[in-house]
Amino acid sequence: MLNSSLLTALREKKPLIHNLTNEVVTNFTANGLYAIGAAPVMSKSRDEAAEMASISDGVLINIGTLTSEDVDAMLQAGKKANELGLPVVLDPVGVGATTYRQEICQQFINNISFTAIRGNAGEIATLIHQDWETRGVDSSDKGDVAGIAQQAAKELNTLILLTGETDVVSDGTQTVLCRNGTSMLTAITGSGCLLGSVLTAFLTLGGQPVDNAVTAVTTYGVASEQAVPKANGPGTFHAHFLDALAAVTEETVAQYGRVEQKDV
Ligand code: ATP
Ligand code: TZP
Ligand code: MG
Ligand code: MG
Repeated sequence: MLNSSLLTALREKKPLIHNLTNEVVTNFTANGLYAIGAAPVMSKSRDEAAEMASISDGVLINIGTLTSEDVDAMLQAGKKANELGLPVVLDPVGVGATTYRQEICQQFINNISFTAIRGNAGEIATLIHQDWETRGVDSSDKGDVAGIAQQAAKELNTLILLTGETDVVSDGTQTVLCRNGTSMLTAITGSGCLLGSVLTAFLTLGGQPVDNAVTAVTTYGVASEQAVPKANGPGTFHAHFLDALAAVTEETVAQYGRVEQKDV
């Protein structure tokens, strides 16, 4: 569950995250990692992927602007992280959009043991060959996000962080609903991608991965809420959100975090 002291632990450790990510969000991700108290390195060269992973504390693989040249580097970095026992996280951006993205994600899942996968409901559903448009829409019309996350965690044997209006963390046994955040996060690009890197940073701290993921997404959501009253629109929200990631404290996260264990 929520353990806000992990935020202070993260700032003390200042973990270095090796990001093999997309061109759209590279700068925002690097700045967001600095803001929360981690450190970034951005590199997708196959010539240094394994070596770069080996000097990092965690690896983030994001397929947002995937090209065939990236695949080898991502496989090498992921496998090296597995070999060294470092956390490795997949963000399967837009995996439902093309056959190519689905094939490459399958290849990654077959060859890398992911510590966690972070995506929206449609992306997580696609990874387990479910149709999010038709699956389990309940009476509240929100869809069975907890069910999808739990099933994906079991089938893919990894931790799932499924995001949206309500975020769900599941390891297949324990499922937690996290309710912080703001719709302003949907008005800027890269808010999901940065969260994947922030999740990777929290997973470097050891302990229970569910607690690390719940604390990562809750810290992120609380910071976003703190930025809202200061912003006049997406542009100023973007800047104030980075400021809020830097300013948020474990006390604020403990005070405003809205986390609830899902009944089984
Ligand atoms: P998508 O492409 O569907 O926007 P994404 O990869 O950007 O996916 P999101 O699901 O948007 O990822 O999650 C990014 C962050 O935005 C998370 O912290 C999540 O809690 C937050 N978020 C997304 N939608 C909402 C919403 N409607 N209300 C509050 N927070 C939200
Ligand atoms: N196109 C390819 S990757 C990307 C876009 C717009 C960024 C997606 O970022 P996020 O965090 O999933 O909104
Ligand atoms: Mg989004
Ligand atoms: Mg995304």
